Amino acid sequence: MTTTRPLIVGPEEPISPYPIKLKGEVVQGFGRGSKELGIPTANLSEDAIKTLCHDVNTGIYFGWAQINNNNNDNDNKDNKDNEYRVYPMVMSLGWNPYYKNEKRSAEVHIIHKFSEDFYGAELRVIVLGYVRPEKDYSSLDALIKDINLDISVALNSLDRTSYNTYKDDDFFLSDKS
Ligand code: ADP
Ligand code: RBF
Ligand code: MG
Repeated sequence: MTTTRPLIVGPEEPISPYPIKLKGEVVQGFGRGSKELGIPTANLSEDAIKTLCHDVNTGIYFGWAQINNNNNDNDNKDNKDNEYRVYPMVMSLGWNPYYKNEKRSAEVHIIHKFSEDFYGAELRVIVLGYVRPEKDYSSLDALIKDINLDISVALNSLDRTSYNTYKDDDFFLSDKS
């Protein structure tokens, strides 16, 4: 039943409409316990989604992400340590057929283990390619397995020179500012 799919996607270098750059606030999601499943997803605000939805299809994407937590009063050590770091990410844009959502959502899973949450922070994302369309699943287990495969695909696909360079893009804040 399980179909295999390629472990690397997209051309040797990103082509139009990529790179797509977006930023927005990390908001409360649906609270379905993605975190408990080991795949927390930072949900983007409506405004950020609007800038994106006009030109792209729903589905799963990969690229780079950065969290900018200016909220220094909550002394988030992990975020401090990792300030300005850019991480690989997978993003789900769409209707989440498995959950039969009414509203379109954009959720970003950053491929890094953080010790604290970062609700309210600014999230910057550079989308560099498309992995697959959204699917409906017969079980939560099947969904999780597919997401883990998406993560491998993202890491392999980003591990090419012309994708790697976007890590240092001016869109991401640097500590020189
Ligand atoms: P929600 O339904 O509110 O989106 P989740 O279970 O999806 O809840 O958890 C998302 C939250 O977890 C994010 O808003 C963020 O604060 C935190 N988080 C911690 N680690 C990560 C990560 N690696 N990627 C994305 N979000 C993370
Ligand atoms: N939801 C779906 O209904 N179908 C999908 O194909 C799907 N793919 C996803 C791929 C990735 C990389 C991520 C991060 C999420 C995906 N989701 C999908 C959303 C998922 O339902 C949501 O994150 C849940 O909150 C997980 O419990
Ligand atoms: Mg979420």
